[in-house]
Amino acid sequence: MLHIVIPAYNEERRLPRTLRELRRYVSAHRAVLGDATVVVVDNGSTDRTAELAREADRPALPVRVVRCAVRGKGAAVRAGLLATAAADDDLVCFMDADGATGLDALLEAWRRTALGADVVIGSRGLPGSRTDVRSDRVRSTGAACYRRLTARLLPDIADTQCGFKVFRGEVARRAAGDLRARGFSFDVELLVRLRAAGARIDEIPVTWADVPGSTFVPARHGAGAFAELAAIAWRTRRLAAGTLTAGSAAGAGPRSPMTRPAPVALPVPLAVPQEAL
Ligand SMILES: Nc1nc2c(ncn2[C@@H]2O[C@H](COP(=O)(O)OP(=O)(O)O)[C@@H](O)[C@H]2O)c(=O)[nH]1
Ligand SMILES: [Mg+2]
Repeated sequence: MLHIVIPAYNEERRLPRTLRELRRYVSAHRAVLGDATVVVVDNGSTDRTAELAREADRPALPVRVVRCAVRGKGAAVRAGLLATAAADDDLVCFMDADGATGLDALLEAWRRTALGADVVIGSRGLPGSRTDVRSDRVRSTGAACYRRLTARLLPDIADTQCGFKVFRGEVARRAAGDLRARGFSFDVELLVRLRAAGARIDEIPVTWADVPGSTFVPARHGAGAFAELAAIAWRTRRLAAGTLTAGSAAGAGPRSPMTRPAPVALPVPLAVPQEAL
């Protein structure tokens, strides 16, 4: 089973098309992907987001709506991941409502998890990535500063912020349980925690289109995203520096998450004790 979580805040204009394209894609690739289902997380929308999501519910791609009263993309994704039901070998994915990431990433992510990845993240920063360039100078300068900061926490990840990530189901649910960041920087906390817990994270190039109508407004959300990033760096500094891993925190002795063999199941608990942070 593939669970697709879509955080949505006032997405009546962009979500219906994304759900149609998803239905077409999973129907065409059902032989590989198996059954799929969508969880739309309505994050306090004041438009017809929830209603239109329910109208898109079909046997070929069931859609259910859950509400998340806590505002913020991080809070919404967390609620969606936790709302997925465990099943054998299930995969959990989250993606933005605008359908910016090319859906072929789903097939590649499926292939990577079959080869042992715990987490597969879409990237706009790898040689094979195809993205349309943003003309907005404020946005691209802000994004470059942000990348410089995230590089200190996650030096080997080129793009932490692409809104497309796929996880083995139990990995997603455990990581989401620990997550504290509620805003746009939650991806960084998620990745730092996953890395510290020994998860194998594969970054894959994606095709990415800048769909108009972004809910991220630099003037309104930019400062908050940087402040949240600083808080994450503070909370997770020992995890990020590699001086502490989930294994050592749990008393299992130090281990390098990067050198262990490809896992079948995670060797260490993903839940990092809070006192270790
Ligand atoms: N801004 C904002 N977006 C949210 C919130 N909750 C969920 N989202 C969703 O998070 C995703 C952000 O994607 P988008 O608006 O395209 O931002 P961008 O791709 O970073 O420019 C969309 O699916 C939003 O609907 C929230 O509280 N605020
Ligand atoms: Mg977008």
